[in-house]
Amino acid sequence: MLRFETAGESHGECLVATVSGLPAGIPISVDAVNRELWRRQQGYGRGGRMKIETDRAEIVAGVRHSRTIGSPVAIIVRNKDWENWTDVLPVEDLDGAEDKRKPVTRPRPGHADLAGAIKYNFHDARYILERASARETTARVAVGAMAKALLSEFGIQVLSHVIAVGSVRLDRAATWDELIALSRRDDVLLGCVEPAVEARMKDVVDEVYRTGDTVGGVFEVVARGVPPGLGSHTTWDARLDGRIAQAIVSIQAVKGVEVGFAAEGAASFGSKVQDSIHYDREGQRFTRGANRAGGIEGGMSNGQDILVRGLLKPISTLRRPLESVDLATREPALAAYERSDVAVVPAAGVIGEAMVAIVLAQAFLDKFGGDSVGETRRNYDGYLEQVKSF
Ligand code: EPS
Repeated sequence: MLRFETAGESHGECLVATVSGLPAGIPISVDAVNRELWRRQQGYGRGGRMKIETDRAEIVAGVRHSRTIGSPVAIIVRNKDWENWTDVLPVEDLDGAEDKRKPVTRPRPGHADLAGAIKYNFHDARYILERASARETTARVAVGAMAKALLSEFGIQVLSHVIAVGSVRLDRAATWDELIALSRRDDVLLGCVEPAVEARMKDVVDEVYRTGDTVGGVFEVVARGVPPGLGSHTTWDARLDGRIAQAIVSIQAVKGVEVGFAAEGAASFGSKVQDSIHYDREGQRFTRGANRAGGIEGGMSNGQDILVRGLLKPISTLRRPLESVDLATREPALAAYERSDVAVVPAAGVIGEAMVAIVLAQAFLDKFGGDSVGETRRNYDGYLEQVKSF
């Protein structure tokens, strides 16, 4: 079973991830992991923190001579900003530490601050926001890079693009080649495949910069090369769409998820929404009239591209803060502001890729198992034979 955990606070010493259950023999490139971390940091609308950090993975266990060895993989990403926070968030409460705290007592509407402070019984939301921050997703993206390395051994790739920023929306499907080109860009604006639409998205971000506001949007993750049969219809928690939905909504600021053309489908008719089934006798395979289901039927992959969208609310830290209440005085007060991103949709897309890759890798290993990549491959090849001769 493929499992992972992360630890680390936004302004703590480092972010940490451990991953267990990866078969031995998967090629791992530290450069490839760092490229994913770099991609997560990009996009027009990110805040001052991204100028401080250059995220780099240190793989300290589980990989030797550029391959996994079957033992847990452990990854550290250091926070450069930590040196500015050693007095504020020390591990040990030494003399005088009290005066150096930067308590957050004016919770931000929309952030974890208030619910977390009540739940963990802190009158300082600092301890909550430090972990609730999307900085935590750095560790998830590093884990996602491991999952991608496994999947790519079996011809499965996971990419993303931005469909909407605020009300500006791409009104056509992106091609796979466009997504590949996007993932190779060394200059990321807003992660949209259509330059004219991307320019209008930038105008929206410029507007929120001007007004002290923030803006959300929609990203789409596409997985290509997924065989039919990952996930299962047999139990609720084995359903691939349900597992992917949880993974996407677990990303900070994501409030909604769509598999395939769910919203359009809900407003349409059965005769218009289902993907008709055909058979190609020469190729000896089933084909489909469309992919409105987003590659998943009955909780199982059906062999088409998996299409998943994440709907992101605007970031909840505003330069022009919203109404709140001071936790200490209970008097009305404006919400706390230190610094923030104003738009993070392309970064959320990269995190979405990581989460989808992790769920697909888990479902893949649930089905094909294997302690070494060779064993996984034998199992996988045997299944592909079965599918071919079905
Ligand atoms: C983030 C780092 C954070 C924020 C952002 C995500 O850095 P800092 O709090 O030091 O500015 O930029 O966090 C949030 C959006 C949030 O609400 O906490 C990152 O690495 O992605």
